[in-house]
Amino acid sequence: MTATVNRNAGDLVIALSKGRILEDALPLMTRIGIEPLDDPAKSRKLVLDTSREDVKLLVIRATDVPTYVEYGAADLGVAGKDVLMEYEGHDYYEPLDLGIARCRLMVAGLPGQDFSRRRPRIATKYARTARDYFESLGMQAEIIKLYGSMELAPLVGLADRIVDLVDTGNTLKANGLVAMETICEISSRLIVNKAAMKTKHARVSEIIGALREVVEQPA
Ligand code: PRT
Ligand code: MG
Repeated sequence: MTATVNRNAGDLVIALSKGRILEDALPLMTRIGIEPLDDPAKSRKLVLDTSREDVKLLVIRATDVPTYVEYGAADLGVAGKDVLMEYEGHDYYEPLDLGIARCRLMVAGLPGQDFSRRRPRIATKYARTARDYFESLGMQAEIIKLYGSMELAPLVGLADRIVDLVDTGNTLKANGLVAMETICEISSRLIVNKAAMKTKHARVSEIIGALREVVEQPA
């Protein structure tokens, strides 16, 4: 017997991440009859029981959600398209756009700062996506991988531009930066482990169907 606490082999495990995704995903889960018994924003538990005895929630880092789902540590997961595009593996299904935690992935920089350098320096957490984007424009960008506070990079001369998520634009504005190009629109997606789609087919497809209905009929 392993030390797994409140998890059984037959459980349906759904991976979510703290923050925006949890905030937007919980109302959807509630509408399909899955409610955590503890408040996930406050609880220190990493595996949460729900109102459905056979359904557990995992609360993990946003960037770890596709990993858990690909390897079957979670049957389903909710992750931003930004995270999925950046994730190396793609061995999971992505059946549904949940339309939550919306924002845009954008190129931003200091206004009036020239971008004609042959090899512009781009600071970002989204190294892979940024590289693909500039390559598609025929530019050989030098990608500087950062883990946060991208907005600082142009201010201190670390980079010519940043690639980051923009929602209201307030963060850019507060740092004197302007949005310049949209790379793509972002929202959160439901992803599903491939084996679970077969072995737990009835329950997994019931959840996909219920979520699809809820997403198509806003509250
Ligand atoms: O914080 P942690 O490192 O654990 O993970 P995380 O930062 O990935 O989690 P979280 O909760 O911050 O974001 C999870 C997901 O929410 C992302 O993967 C996106 O899919 C989605 N999302 C939607 C956003 C935003 N909107 C958003 N605005 N994620 C981040 N931001 C940040 C952005 O990076 C920038 O710093 O908010 C700032 C800009 O917001 P505005 O409103 O000032 O433009
Ligand atoms: Mg964050």
